[in-house]
Amino acid sequence: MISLTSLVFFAYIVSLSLDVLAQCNPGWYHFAQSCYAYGESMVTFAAAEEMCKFYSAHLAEIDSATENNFLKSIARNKSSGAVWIGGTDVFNEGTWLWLSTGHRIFNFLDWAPGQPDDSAGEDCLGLYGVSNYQWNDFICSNLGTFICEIELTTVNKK
Ligand SMILES: [Ca+2]
Ligand SMILES: [Ca+2]
Repeated sequence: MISLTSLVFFAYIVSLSLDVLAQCNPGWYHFAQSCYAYGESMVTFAAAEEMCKFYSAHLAEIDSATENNFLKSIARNKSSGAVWIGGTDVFNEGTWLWLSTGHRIFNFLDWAPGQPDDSAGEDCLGLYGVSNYQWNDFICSNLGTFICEIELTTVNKK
């Protein structure tokens, strides 16, 4: 027979563990099932992805309007002209893929008017300050700030 006290204690420990599971690292923003960080250095797309990887993260990948709005609000607060997120068509022009999964960018799109235009060979995805942070394809070697994403389940494996 399990006593009520030990049941209450067990429930308390479980709730403590769940609390720990919901934590993002200091300075990272929590939204839904992920943590996000804004990188304020102006770097190329590839350098931005490398910097995210230092934290076992990847450039942010947007699957919904709510996530998109959340990331746009971060970008707006920091007001950078170009903010890298994790999509590219560098491997097959016009086929946009997310970096971490290789999946088609399909569920949700927020291209700025007239984009993507592949102007002078633009293959890397970013939020575009000029278009109120709708999406634009940029030259991958351009410099931009960036947003990293790490799933909460991954944070807690570290
Ligand atoms: Ca392109
Ligand atoms: Ca473009």
